[in-house]
Amino acid sequence: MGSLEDAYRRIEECLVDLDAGCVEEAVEDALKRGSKATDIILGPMSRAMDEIGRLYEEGEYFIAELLEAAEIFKSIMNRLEPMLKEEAGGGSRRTRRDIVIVLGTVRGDIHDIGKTLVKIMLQASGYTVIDLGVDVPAERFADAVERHGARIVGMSALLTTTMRYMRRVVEELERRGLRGKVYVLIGGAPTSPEYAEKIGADAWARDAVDAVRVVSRLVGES
Ligand code: B12
Repeated sequence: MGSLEDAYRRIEECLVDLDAGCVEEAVEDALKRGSKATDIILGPMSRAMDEIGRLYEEGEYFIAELLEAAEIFKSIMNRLEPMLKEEAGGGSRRTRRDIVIVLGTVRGDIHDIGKTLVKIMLQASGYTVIDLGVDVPAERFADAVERHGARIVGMSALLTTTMRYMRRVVEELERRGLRGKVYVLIGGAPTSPEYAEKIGADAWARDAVDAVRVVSRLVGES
């Protein structure tokens, strides 16, 4: 028995314990209790990843544990993807395929779970997303913006050391005369609205749901 809150608590605990089977069961339980997939991913699943990061910092967990957590997270994300898309797409089936968003994790950084989540939500909202993957140099961001006539370039960074590289990308866009044609959106745990402003980006989003909101504001749809 138990409540939805209990199911959320179990998802978080089981993921922190790296018990894949237990996470799966708790996720199914939360769904049965009427939870949205988005709330599972952005709630207990993401909180568990923060806790796992903390355990790593304290020396209790190592890279192997981070990798295991990432695998479990990804498998749940795959399981929930159709629902995440349904929820992000909502009632609006307007097509925005002509609006291209270039997305990538910046050079030196290989964290891709958050970026993939942002991609899923933006695609579901009707945008065309070109995913450049991880460890992306400034030149590749700029090339893709040029080639696809992108309206938005979205950058992800999870490390305090790699977030600095975002400024390099903004500079490369300026150098090629592209800066006036494309909005720059940034995200990832160490970033902030203040940081976005500091490096000359246009916007920052807290999570994947917020990213959809911010993008639609940038392209003038809300
Ligand atoms: C899993 C993980 C890994 C995995 C990544 C696997 C993968 N495929 O992504 C592996 C094992 C590879 C890894 C490696 C490392 N990691 Co790591 N990792 C994590 C961990 C635990 C979870 C990250 C995650 O997936 N979170 C879940 C997702 C859903 O959240 P998210 O990424 O924040 O994304 C959301 C938002 O930020 C936002 N967002 C993200 N991107 C974007 C982009 C845009 C455009 C927008 C709008 C929004 C947006 O929306 C997302 C969805 O809601 C974090 C802890 C943490 N608190 O983040 C540490 C963490 C990020 N890692 C850390 C470290 C130190 C490392 C290593 C340097 C360790 C080492 N010594 O080798 C390496 C670096 C490798 C590299 N060069 O990139 C530190 C960073 C410290 C710092 N401040 O710089 C953290 C914070 C752990 C810690 N507390 O110490 N890591």
